[in-house]
Amino acid sequence: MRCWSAFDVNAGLAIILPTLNERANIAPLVTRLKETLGPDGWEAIFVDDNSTDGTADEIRRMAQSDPQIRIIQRIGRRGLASAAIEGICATSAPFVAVMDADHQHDPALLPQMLAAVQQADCDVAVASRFVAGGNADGLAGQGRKCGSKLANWLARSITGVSLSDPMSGFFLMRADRVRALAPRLSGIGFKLLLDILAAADAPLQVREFPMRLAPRRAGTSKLDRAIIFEFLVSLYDRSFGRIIPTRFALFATVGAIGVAVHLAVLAALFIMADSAFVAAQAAATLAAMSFNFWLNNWLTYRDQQIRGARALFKGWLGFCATCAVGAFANVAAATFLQANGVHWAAAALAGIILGSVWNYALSSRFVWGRFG
Ligand SMILES: Nc1nc2c(ncn2[C@@H]2O[C@H](COP(=O)(O)OP(=O)(O)OP(=O)(O)O)[C@@H](O)[C@H]2O)c(=O)[nH]1
Ligand SMILES: [Mg+2]
Repeated sequence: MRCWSAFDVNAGLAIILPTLNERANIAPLVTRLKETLGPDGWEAIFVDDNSTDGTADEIRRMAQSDPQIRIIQRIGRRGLASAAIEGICATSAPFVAVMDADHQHDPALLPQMLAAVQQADCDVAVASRFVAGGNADGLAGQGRKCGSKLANWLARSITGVSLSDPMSGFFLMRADRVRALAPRLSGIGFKLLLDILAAADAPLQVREFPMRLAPRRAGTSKLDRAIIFEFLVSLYDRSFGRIIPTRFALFATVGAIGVAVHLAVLAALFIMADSAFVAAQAAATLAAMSFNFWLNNWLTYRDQQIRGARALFKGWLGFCATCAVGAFANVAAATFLQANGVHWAAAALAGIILGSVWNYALSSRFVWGRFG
């Protein structure tokens, strides 16, 4: 049964709510949606990335007695933007709104936003923290406010989209518009609105609605280093991704840093400490591998990071074991070349390249797979 078919086909609104460990926020949010939108003409689609706190079960429990509540549960996936895109593609409602499930976004704005898009006043209705009447007090801490302003400025200058709050996570538009743009969206990271506005051929007409950002109701923020990193990657993807593919650029950048670590250790041992080349190359390879392991872990989602000395040691051993074949080929080839008169740095580089071919296949799958 379509919740809006008996009502008014043009009024159908799907509210897409990406969730990650938001169990306690679900039931109160549905109550607020019902209070604001009434009993008909809308559905709520929660897109849950397999939360560990039982969020999906809670949504399913509610959905059993309420056909307006739907769930998409994704396994082995992460990312707010891609979750929202999947939700948008899973509805037949003509209008979609994307909002957070942590109560920071006020559902009371939805009727005005829907009316504006329905009456073709605008293509996209955006709830903005930075127009008169809005505020960002719900952002925890002064650092977050400055960070948010900086990210807005960066986003504006790179995409050329002029909006008071391009990073807003609360917006409403026609579903067919988003679906038409979906193949061109990167789906990386956090900020879908920005991606949609930048992907459109003709500029989309935007109307902003002042939003007072509330503090999150329960649970914890998912914003962490990995997400800030993803944001930067998504800006790169939007600006230069077509010239140099994002995944390659990432691998090359991480690789270049790894090579620098390798050469520094090699030079220190081989030139300054006068060690045998084979030992110096092996130690440098181990150092570069360990550095790579640390960097990967540092840039991983907070809830997936390896912590504690024992777990770190186990993870590091596993990582080294995965790279062992590549590392062995690397040291053997470099030693052979250096013994045959090739300059030590050139021999080391040749070894690194050989080892990287092996490691690229593995690390790109395990580590950077989410940007593939
Ligand atoms: N499906 C899915 N949802 C996510 C993911 N990350 C965050 N979310 C949801 O997206 C919404 C916004 O996430 P928050 O952690 O509140 O991010 P924020 O509002 O920008 O940051 P805070 O101000 O710290 O709350 C919430 O409903 C989260 O549960 C994700 O990787 N997958
Ligand atoms: Mg939030």
